[in-house]
Formats: sequence, C-alpha cells, structure tokens
Amino acid sequence: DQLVRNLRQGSGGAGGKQVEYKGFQLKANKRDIRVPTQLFINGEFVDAEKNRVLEIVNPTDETVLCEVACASANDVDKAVQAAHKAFFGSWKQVSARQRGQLMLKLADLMEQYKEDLATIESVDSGAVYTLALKTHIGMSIDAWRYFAGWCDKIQGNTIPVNPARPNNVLTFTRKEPIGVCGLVTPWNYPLMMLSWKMAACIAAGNTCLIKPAQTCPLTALKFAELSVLAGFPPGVINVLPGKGSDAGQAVADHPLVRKLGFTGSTPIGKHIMKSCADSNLKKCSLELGGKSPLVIFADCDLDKAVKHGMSSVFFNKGENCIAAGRLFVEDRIHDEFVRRVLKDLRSMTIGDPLNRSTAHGPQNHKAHMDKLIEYCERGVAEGAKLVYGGCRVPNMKGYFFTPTVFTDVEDNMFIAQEESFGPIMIISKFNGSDVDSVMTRANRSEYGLASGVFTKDISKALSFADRIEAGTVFVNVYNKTDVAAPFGGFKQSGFGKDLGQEALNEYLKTKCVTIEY
Ligand code: TAP
Repeated sequence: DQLVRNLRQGSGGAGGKQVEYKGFQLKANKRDIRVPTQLFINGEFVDAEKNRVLEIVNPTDETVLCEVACASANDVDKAVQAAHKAFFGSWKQVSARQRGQLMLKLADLMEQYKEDLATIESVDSGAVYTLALKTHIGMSIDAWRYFAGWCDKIQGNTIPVNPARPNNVLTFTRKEPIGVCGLVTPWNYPLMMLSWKMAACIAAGNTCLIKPAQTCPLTALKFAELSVLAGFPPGVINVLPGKGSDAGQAVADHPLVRKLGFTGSTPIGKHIMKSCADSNLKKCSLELGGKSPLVIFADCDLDKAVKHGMSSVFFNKGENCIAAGRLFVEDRIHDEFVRRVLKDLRSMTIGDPLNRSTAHGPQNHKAHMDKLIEYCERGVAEGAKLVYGGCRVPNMKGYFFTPTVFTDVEDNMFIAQEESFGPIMIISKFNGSDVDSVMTRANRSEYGLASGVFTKDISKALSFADRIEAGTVFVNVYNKTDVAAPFGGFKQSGFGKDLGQEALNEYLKTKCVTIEY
C-alpha cells in the first residue's frame, strides 16, 4: 500500500530512499564518485558468501581499481528467492502504468548521473568517454524510456473461434510476464547490455537478476543504487557480479528462473541453452557472436564508405558485436579504399579514454588483448597481408592494441571466418561484375548477426538486403541501431531480439482464455 501511495505522490516505490553500501571513491574525470562494491540483493547491498571478491582492473593503466563482491551459487539463490517473492508480492501490486512511471524515474536519474556513469564505464571498461556518454549511457537511458512507454500498451487479442451452438464463445489472449528472469551479459557495453535486456524484461512485468561480466561490473552496481533511489521495490532488480562458470551457471541452472536473456559468445550460448533445457526448460534468448560482412561496391560514395567502413570495425575499439568482421571491397576501388583507411588510421588518437580528443582506448582486459595479438599472428602465418598494426601499442602502459588492417584475405583463412571482437579490419577483393559470387561469399558463415552494403544503386542495395542471411542490414550506413528497432542475429549468432516491440515478446507469455456464454 505504501508503495502505491508513494507512486501516486511521485516519490517512487520504496519512497526513493538512499541506500547504504560499502564502496570505493573513484576520483577521475574531475569527479569524485562513490561506487558500490557489494552484491545488490533484495534492495540491499550485501557481501558475497565467504566474502569472496573480484579484482577490478583499470585497462588504461593496469592498476587495480577496487575489489567487488563475487557471487556464489548460494548468493544467486538468495537473489532468485527475493525476485520470486517480489514477483508474486509487491511487484504484482504495481500497475502497468505505475511500472512505466518507475522506469521513467530511473531513466531521469540515469540522465542526472550520466557523467558519473560514463566516467565509471570509461575507467572500468576502457570505453572512450565521449562515446560512453553518447552510446553506452545515452542509449541505455533511451532504452529505459522507450520500454517505459510500452508498459501500459501490452495487450492481447480477441479471437473469433468457432462457437459451440447454441452457446456463444468468447476467446481472448492475455500477455503475461514470465516470472523471474536471469540476465547474463558481456563486457563490451556493460550498462547498455544491461539496459537493453532489463528494460524490456521489467516493462513486461517480470522481476530479474543480472550477472554482469566479471571484468567490468561497476556501472551495473551504480545502476542498482539508482534503482533504489527511483523507488523500485526490493527484489525486483538484483545485481550480482561474479564469474560465469559459477554465478552465471547458477542462474542458468536455477529451477525458479523461468527465462534467461543472454548476450555473449556462441560456445557459451550453446552451453547455456543446454543448461536451460536440463534445469527446467526455461525459455532463453541468445545474442551471440558475429562475423558481419560489409560489401562496398565501386559505385558507392567513397568518402562515406571509408568513414562508415572505419567505424564498422573500429567503433568502441572493435568490441562491438555487429562490427564488420569482413570487408569485401570491389577491385576497382580496393587500393584507393585501403589508402584512405590507412591515412585516417595514422591520424587516429590513441590514449586515455577520458581525454576528449581520444578516438581509441584500451581493450577491455588483458586476456582479450593477448587474444588479438594471437589472432593477428595467425593471419600473418596463413599468408594474409598485414598492412597496419597487428601488435600492442609500443611503449604504452595499458591494454592498448594498434588498430589493424589485413588485405589479401582468402575465404578459407581463420581470420576470414572467426570474429576477433577487436579493432582488426579484414579486407578481401571482389569482382563487381560477379555479384552472385560476392553474395555467396558474404553468406558463407555460420554467423548471421549484421551486414552492410555501400552502393548508390538502389536495386543492388535491395537485392543485397533480400539475399543476405543476417538479422540486421545497413545500407550506406553502419552501426545505426535504435532502441525502437529489433536487434538480433540469424544462424549461430543466436535467436530472440533485443530492442523494439519484439524484445517485449521475449519476456512475455501468452495465455488464451475461452468463455462459453
Ligand atoms: P562470453 O565469454 O560468452 O561471456 C558472456 C557472459 O557469460 C559473461 O558474463 C560470462 O561471465 C558469462 N558466462 C561464461 N560462462 C558461463 C556459463 N557457463 N554460464 C552462464 N554464464 C556464463 O562472452 P564475452 O567474451 O564476455 O563477450 C564477447 C562475445 O559476446 C563475443 O562473441 C561477441 O560477439 C558477443 N556479443 C554479442 C552481442 C550480440 S547482441 N549478439 C553483443 C555483445 C557481445 P564472465 O564474466 O565470467 O566471463
């Protein structure tokens, strides 16, 4: 009742109270920010079982930023029990419209604290601050606002079934929340991945727990604090930093979790799908890896193709699931394209992500950077031509990897087939008079996340969009995503959409009611 009264007064569910926590003081970007370092369960910050912790490293200077509580399977169980209780208790009393108000309030708080959130994201994940502000945090806020608008528009249908004469029959459907949802997310856009999934999940009326990536859980914890300020009832949102093999696995295995929203790699996605089936046949949606083809025809606007071609690979230091993993450039413009890319790369500022002129920050963590070095060595060993980079930035502390370009890449090479998830451009030539062949090559991948084409010929562009096997197609643009547009892959890039109306359905179930009268 207090919850409903508070909501009517606009003060949030739990009265919009401050919450106590152990944390650390982040002094960066001319700011002094208090960041929680405990698990967030049932509306409170608590230590992990046996006080287990994760060490959080700043990828820019390799120093330890802080220690964060590391959830065990028992901690996960506590969060699930809290989410279960809230789902059948306090959260049920909150009407759809009130739910939307809470989400809007949370979005306003995120907006109010956006510089703090972007600073934390930058220091924790290596994201360039300007990008963190606009994309990592900006698009997170957009997602909460967009899905807040859906809360009171989730509705079923009336269906004209055959009547049982002489009686009549009314059949209608209801869209209902699924229950406790587990969310498991990767490290490339920590708060944005949380928001894409959680905003849809909460808008649909579920309660949830999230296990963010172990390397950078700090914005998720700051977000948890804001959720209390917004007034979400205890148990509706739970945040548990921890290890995938342990806490993540416990989420996938838990019998009271009814849905798992996962973003991550294809091998872990496959493993999780088995766990979802074995545990309780929980519904799952999987946003997995990609090796997205970008085809650049000679009849394109070359300035635009170079600009977007660059960002298709180097955006967010290549830690971008829809990054173009392979560029097919028409032979007539190939050399000019490569020349222009190299010119732009030579002037790219690499350095402290908090510096406003920096375009390229450190990779997220050391193991990832080491993997990129190996990836490039493999490319060279297979005979691809390394024309730029391929190594750690010399004489620099931090996990800085030089933006890299390979040309003369053959279809059978490892680097033509597997994603790097880093700033590595893989270029192959094609003959413009043989469009069929480049389409076949573009589709010859087990992934099907995104794709792109540059051409001024509308027929060619539409034919590409028809024939490409990918969940997203960009024409004369790249990376243009929006919270209102569905996002997700085909083939081994997974299934189930984030964003847009379709994402809501991932977190709803349909009940069919039939009445005879
Ligand atoms: P993963 O290694 O798959 O990790 C993703 C998440 O799953 C992490 O939180 C991880 O925990 C957790 N995890 C690991 N093992 C688990 C298990 N047995 N049970 C439950 N959870 C488990 O991926 P990553 O290296 O973080 O991210 C890179 C991959 O994500 C790339 O392949 C990239 O393409 C993909 N990605 C896809 C998209 C979309 S939308 N398709 C978006 C972003 C990234 P830890 O923190 O302990 O590793």
